[in-house]
Amino acid sequence: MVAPEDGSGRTDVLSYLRVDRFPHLWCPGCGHGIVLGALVRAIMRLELDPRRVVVVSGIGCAARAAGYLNFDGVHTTHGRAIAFASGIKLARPELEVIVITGDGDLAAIGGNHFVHACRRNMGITVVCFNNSIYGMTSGQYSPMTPYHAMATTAPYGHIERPFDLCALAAGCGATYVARGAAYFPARLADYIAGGLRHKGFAFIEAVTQCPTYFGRRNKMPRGVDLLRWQKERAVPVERAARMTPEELEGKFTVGVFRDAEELEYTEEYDRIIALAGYREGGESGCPAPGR
Ligand SMILES: Cc1ncc(C[n+]2csc(CCOP(=O)(O)OP(=O)(O)O)c2C)c(N)n1
Repeated sequence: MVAPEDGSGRTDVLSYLRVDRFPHLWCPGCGHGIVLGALVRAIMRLELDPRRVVVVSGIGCAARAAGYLNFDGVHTTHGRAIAFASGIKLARPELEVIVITGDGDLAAIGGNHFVHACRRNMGITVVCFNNSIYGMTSGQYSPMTPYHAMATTAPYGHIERPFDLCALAAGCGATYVARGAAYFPARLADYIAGGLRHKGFAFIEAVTQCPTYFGRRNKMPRGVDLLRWQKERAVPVERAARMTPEELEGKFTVGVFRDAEELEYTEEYDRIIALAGYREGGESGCPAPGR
């Protein structure tokens, strides 16, 4: 295992975190810390060199996770993490670029960046902390708020249907797609590790809980109530294949939905640079910046 560069020589989860930034901003019962723990365990298991890991996030409670990780990182603007991450990956394809995002950050303001990133197959790993709500701004509905759920901006029940984020990602061409939940942290770490190992664009949805702004309005005021909700509704994708749509009503599937090998974007881009003669020593003699 590669020890992080914090001088402590420690190799546990905490040694990958900036504990000097604690106490963290998450509420009691919030699931974001569980998802962050799963991400760190996946990084540890793959023995990624911390000096080659870059974490990029947008804005929101989930996005604040990037600041607690002891890697180089960028805390960017709302919905734009994937755009910044794409720039970093294009400039330094050898880096492991990880995006941490909330469901609002990713699927609402960042939705357009998300669908096009899926289509491009650039080798970045996006982990969406899906707590069904805008947590940081006190509970407005997001594109992932369940049909008929209550939210600050839906006091009589929400009348829009949520996305199936994994189906959206797969439909847009993402080559690795998985969903886990905070209730099953070990499996969630497996799915994230699968995404980090994957060469192209990897998307992992982590269903997590916000007792403060989602749970309290929806008769599940404690973190444990929402964890029970996850436990009772999660159906492994293999079992779901044998179930009827009626049996799957109100449930969500967990597992790996897609794991396909296709040409990765920065490799294709290198080929284009070579073709255009911009590579150092190439036809034009003009070195490509940063490559
Ligand atoms: C351009 C812009 N619009 C709106 C906001 C306000 N804002 C900050 S975080 C956020 C939503 C965060 O929700 P989500 O991404 O689901 O993450 P969570 O806080 O639930 O983890 C919003 C709307 C902002 N910071 N910038």
